[in-house]
Amino acid sequence: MTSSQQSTPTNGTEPVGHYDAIVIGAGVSGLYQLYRLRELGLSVRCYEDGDGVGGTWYWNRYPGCRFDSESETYGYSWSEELLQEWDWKEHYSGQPENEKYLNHVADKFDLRKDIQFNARVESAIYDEKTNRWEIKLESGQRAQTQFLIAAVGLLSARYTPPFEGVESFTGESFHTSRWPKEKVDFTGKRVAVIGTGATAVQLIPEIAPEVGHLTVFQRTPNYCAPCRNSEVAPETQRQWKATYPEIHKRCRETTVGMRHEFDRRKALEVPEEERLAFYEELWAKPGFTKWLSNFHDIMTNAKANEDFAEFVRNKIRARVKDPIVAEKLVPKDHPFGSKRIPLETHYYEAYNRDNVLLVDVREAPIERITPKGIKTTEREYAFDVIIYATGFDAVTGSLTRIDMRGEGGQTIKDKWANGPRNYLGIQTAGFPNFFIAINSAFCNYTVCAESIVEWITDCIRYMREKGLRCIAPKPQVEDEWIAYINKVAEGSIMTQARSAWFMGTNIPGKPRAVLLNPLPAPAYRAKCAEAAANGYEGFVLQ
Ligand code: N01
Repeated sequence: MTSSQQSTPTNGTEPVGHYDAIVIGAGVSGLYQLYRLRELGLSVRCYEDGDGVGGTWYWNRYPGCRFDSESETYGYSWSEELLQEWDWKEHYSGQPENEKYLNHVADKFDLRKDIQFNARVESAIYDEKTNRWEIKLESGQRAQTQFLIAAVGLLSARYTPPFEGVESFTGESFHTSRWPKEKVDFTGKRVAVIGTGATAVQLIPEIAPEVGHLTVFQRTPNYCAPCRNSEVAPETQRQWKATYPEIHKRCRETTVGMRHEFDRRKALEVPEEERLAFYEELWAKPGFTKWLSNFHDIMTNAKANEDFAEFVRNKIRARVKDPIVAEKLVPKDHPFGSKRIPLETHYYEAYNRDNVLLVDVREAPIERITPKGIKTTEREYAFDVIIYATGFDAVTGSLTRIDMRGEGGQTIKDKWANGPRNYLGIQTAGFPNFFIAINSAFCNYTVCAESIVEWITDCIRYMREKGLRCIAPKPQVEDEWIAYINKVAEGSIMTQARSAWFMGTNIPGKPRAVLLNPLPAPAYRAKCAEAAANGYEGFVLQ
């Protein structure tokens, strides 16, 4: 045990662990953060709520769960050995494989010895006298640290609508992001799915053939695009392994950290025939090509957006046999890309099955959950299983659910009452030495998360080299950053859906705010690098 890990007894109860750094969460960002800080020679403890590593890929085990990024761009880029020894089986890898990958990383780099599982952080209180954070777990266990890094994920605080009677239901119910490890047997059962976001879109076609009857409660239809997943051919695998540096270089250069890049032409300046041929070409390709390699102005120009949106609507209409059901599945109240585009496999065909019913809850809202099932304003439906695919209190929820108190005892919940306040998305004024390792960019998760983890690591290295005790952003710089982010987002289609998790509008009562960094990934990284290169300009260092 190093001196910084020593434990001190507390009133005869459990000893308090002392660390240089505590990382909350052992998902994609947390594992890498732990690895990097340990490399710096710090004593680090990672607390993880689950009983295994993986974060998103640990909790979301629902049938059909998989990447919407290309597998070869989702794996960590920082270990050549890891890149060479890992074979991705599918182009859009599924949850079991993704969890296996992150377990492989944890084992390979011997990360488990510094992770405490089943350890949910209840509170984090900053002590201004010692400049240290005191952490308390739900179990009552306590620890102290100089640096606190929240790698808690942007989509991890699950959201279940507060329907009356939820507890009264006598059948089984599941939230997709807390799916059991054991296989759920749906054979012959009457199953309800509430929600039609990316999660439900992956789940529905997987379970539809297995259930007795499936009823889908939809509030907002989405523009779902074919995933076109397939197995990775050995030759492709070899090619990836030979070209990883180029693949990662490309990801670092593009707007969203994937291999896709927007087309610089303006949609409506391209002659109609050529434009439609381009749309068809994009549509035939896998993944987000049809969104992120599309004309760039579909994300800023309403007319350009509508042109493509109508193309997608017609694709949906062509796949659903019953025209009334098809029209219900066609999104009309928000632009394409103002909600994240779900990637699907046989989603629309599920509605052609005799055992699948679509209920539009805008026509007949859910009134309550009953002991037997779900009651809408029109009728009561009886179920054996209710699945809540109702999403997340995104970005801020996983932090505001921790009792976090910074200088003067201010809670993060109060500070963020009108939306998140931060500088570069990484630190928030009044909470010294607290870092947010959440990739809140609209990007490939890993590529962007790596750069944030590296920025935090460099910052901590700098502080130790200079003998500095604490760092926090200047409030004025934070205000300017938030104003700037809002201004950038203003011109984007991204802000225009009635309900979208990245604007907080999916949660009743949550303030509408730009939760995702709308800057192109390279521009965002440049801002972070510039602040660091100028001696952490915009921050107060002591
Ligand atoms: O959550 P969502 P998600 N009554 O918020 C509905 C990522 N992800 O878990 O749209 C009735 O998108 C709600 O309706 P509405 C991805 O980034 C990635 O599906 O708000 N319905 C919506 O239909 C994604 O964007 C992958 O009107 C209610 C649904 O519940 C993000 O996670 C796979 C309701 C929630 O959809 C979140 O996706 C899956 C109510 N009271 C997810 N309240 C990959 O492929 C909510 N809804 C990697």
